[in-house]
Amino acid sequence: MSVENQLKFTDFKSDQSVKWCPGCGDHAILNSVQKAMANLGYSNEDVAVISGIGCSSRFPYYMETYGFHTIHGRGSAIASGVKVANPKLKVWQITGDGDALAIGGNHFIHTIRRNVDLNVILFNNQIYGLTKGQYSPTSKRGFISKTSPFGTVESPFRPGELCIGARGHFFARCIDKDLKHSVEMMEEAAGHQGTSIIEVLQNCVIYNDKTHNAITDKAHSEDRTIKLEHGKPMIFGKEKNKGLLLDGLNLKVVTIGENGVTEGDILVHDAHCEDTTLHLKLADMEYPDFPVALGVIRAVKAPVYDQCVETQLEEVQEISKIKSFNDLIHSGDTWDVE
Ligand SMILES: Cc1ncc(C[n+]2csc(CCOP(=O)(O)OP(=O)(O)O)c2C)c(N)n1
Ligand code: SF4
Ligand SMILES: [Mg+2]
Repeated sequence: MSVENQLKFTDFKSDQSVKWCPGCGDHAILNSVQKAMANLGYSNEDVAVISGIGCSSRFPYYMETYGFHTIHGRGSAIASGVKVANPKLKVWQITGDGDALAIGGNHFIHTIRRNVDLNVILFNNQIYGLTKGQYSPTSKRGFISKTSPFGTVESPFRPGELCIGARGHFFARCIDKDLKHSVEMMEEAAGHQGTSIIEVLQNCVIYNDKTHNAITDKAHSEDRTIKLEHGKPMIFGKEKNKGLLLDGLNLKVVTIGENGVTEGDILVHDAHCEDTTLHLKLADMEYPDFPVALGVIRAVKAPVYDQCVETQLEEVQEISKIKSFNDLIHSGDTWDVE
């Protein structure tokens, strides 16, 4: 698309009134997606936005693109079908921690394993918002909710660990209210061929307010998160004097200038490394022991499902005796499949 014709982010807003609660993190994520699509030079008809069920999954209504608000947990099955049927479409899937990791858990891991070219935005508010506050597979151990009045007695999924464990090739994390960084993550995901998972730490102001506050709060965020960038040293903190290094098989937080540690000792982030060991460790870091990793943790090239299907179809059509519907009906009632 020429620069003169490039759409503005407002061109991706539909005429529907947005029904999320005032103050919900979903509003910021909607803006980030629209900004990213405008920056990427998309046309409205280039895109299909597919979702399951949940507050987050109302997203397609608000986008001036193709879209489908489908059934609970099944967004990725439908998004996969859309992408395979029309590989030219840019398919973005919107899902919540309940939609993707509870009822849709099986679909989530197999879509990742297949590496279908989808941009999946996982809104992680650690709660079922739409159904009014039941605990979810990402709620912290001991979390008190309507369905866990005495606190949960189970450990949560870590979406990054699940993604990498399912042989995922792209995983990034960002914070709903950090629009600039979220837009960057969405652009990175869009540029990646294959399933891209972006976990957005999202605030549900009604049923799980401030759940991410320990790390998203402005006063502490720089000391409690690390923004990873490929090829850059893993340095963080308000003073930019903290870093990560490997101590045996484990990551360790160090202070540059103390105990003989210099900037040269700090690990350099390699998001493109095929080996998952370090990416898993980075994705699993939790506050207070570690800073929470933001940014693109893993982005590795691998064969893409929909492209492989397309190639295979062309190859089979090339050698098939049946080239058209007419050939099919005139070929008799039975025929040999070689
Ligand atoms: C088959 C089926 N089971 C249960 C539900 C009820 N239900 C709707 S949304 C939802 C959970 C949504 O949570 P999440 O995906 O985290 O989205 P959020 O509302 O937090 O954005 C549930 C259990 C349903 N709609 N369909
Ligand atoms: S219930 Fe929570 S997640 Fe749902 S719209 Fe309201 S604030 Fe957002
Ligand atoms: Mg949720």
